[in-house]
Amino acid sequence: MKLYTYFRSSAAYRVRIALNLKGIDYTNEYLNLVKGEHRSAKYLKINPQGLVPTLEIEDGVNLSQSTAIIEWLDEVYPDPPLLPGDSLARAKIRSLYSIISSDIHPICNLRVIKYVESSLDAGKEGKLKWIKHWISEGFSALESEMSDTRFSAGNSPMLSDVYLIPQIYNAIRFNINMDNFPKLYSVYNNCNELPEFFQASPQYQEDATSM
Ligand SMILES: N[C@@H](CCC(=O)N[C@@H](CS)C(=O)NCC(=O)O)C(=O)O
Repeated sequence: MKLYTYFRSSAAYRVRIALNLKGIDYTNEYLNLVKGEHRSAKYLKINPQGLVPTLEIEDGVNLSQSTAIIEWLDEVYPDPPLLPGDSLARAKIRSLYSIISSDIHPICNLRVIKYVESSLDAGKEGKLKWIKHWISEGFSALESEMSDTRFSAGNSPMLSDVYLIPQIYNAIRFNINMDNFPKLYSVYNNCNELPEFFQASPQYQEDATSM
């Protein structure tokens, strides 16, 4: 499989974690979002939205949208399950990660914050305020939903961790004080002790630093 990716993209980071947790071999095709490589005619044929990630699952068969990709991976490679338990337990995991996938990430994404900064004239300071506001609001809700378990929804990594860790990485990059979210930060550290998470991190992406 081939993953079209960018080292700092949190949606691509989610897919890297899921692929690693499933023990799947894949290659990376890096696109530099800052240079606009995701808007090239060639890539738009692969992903008409011009977003990363895209997972090429076989020659010419491409999947876009991180949630669709991760759900497909979990269905086709059920071991270890990322959405285990009965329907209530599964709904709780979905509810946790939806705070990130629906309510934080889409409004803090590159093209949105560029629009806020430039087209809405908020400037750099306004952009940073926007990001901090929406991440902090979502994290406050997540912090109160979280129990005192090693991972976000129990004692093994689940889909909620797959979404949470990239979002925390992103929050730290924007200087959000994680002391305000001790349970989230503890889950972040526990996950990063696992090679499946650490090796998916932007820091670990070998080619990233050359971009
Ligand atoms: N809902 C999509 C979001 C994908 C997305 O927004 N990717 C970002 C990087 S995290 C991107 O490609 N941004 C490029 C841009 O905004 O121009 C998914 O989950 O895959």
